[in-house]
Amino acid sequence: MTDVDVPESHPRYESLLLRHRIEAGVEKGITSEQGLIAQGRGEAFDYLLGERTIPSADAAERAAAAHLLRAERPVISVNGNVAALAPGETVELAEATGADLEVNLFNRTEERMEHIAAHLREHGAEEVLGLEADGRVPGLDHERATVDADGIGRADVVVVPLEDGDRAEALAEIGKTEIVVDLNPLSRSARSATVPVVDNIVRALPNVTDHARELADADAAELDAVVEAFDPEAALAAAEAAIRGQR
Ligand code: PTJ
Repeated sequence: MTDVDVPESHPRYESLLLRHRIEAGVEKGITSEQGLIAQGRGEAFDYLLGERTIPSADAAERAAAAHLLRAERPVISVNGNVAALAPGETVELAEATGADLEVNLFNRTEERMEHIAAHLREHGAEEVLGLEADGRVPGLDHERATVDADGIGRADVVVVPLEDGDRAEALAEIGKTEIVVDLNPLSRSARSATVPVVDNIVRALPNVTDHARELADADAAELDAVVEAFDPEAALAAAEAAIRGQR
């Protein structure tokens, strides 16, 4: 048994552990209540995918690592679900790629912004952006448009996990290279991404970090080749086929 009252031998142990993290996130004021619904949606897709990183997701994770290493100003956007599910993994990815961390919420409140920033600092983050709120993403209504001018505002590559479709599209529209992590290959977020990663955030982030460490000494030509070899449409089609059992 662990801090969660579920025996490790339970066949749904991993999935119950993630539910527990989201519930705890709501209790701590990190995750929104809508985050519970988002988790349920993700869980259903993950179940159909076989709760594994499929080969096309691994290729996307390698391409994501190459994009982050090539970037001049990479930023990882953190919402209430990401902070609850994978705070340490998020901080590690930022360290491995030189990316900044920015709290960016769909249901934005100052209190949740601060709780999430503090939670990331507890997990080793040195600087957490998002609280300046002096930039805007055009084409979105008030709260959801708010970003840091010095963070997502001027980023060239943004990691947007578990993002709402509108905002993912708006970021793509202003020319950001978007790495979207979303278990639903049919979502507008995944479809507007330069690199759609159809994998659970708890597997995706550590795997991008592993690829980034492996590629740390790669030269620009090698990174370019990894980026160019990745085909987002083929990756989305492979994920959909895996979900439909056509693998
Ligand atoms: O913390 P906030 O206020 O920014 O709100 C965050 C949520 C997630 C509530 C908000 O962005 C939202 O409502 O998102 P959606 O529109 O429900 O989309 C979430 C997407 O993430 C869905 O397509 C889910 O399938 C997917 N998803 C959920 N859990 C995971 C996931 N993808 C990867 N890993 C997961 N663990």
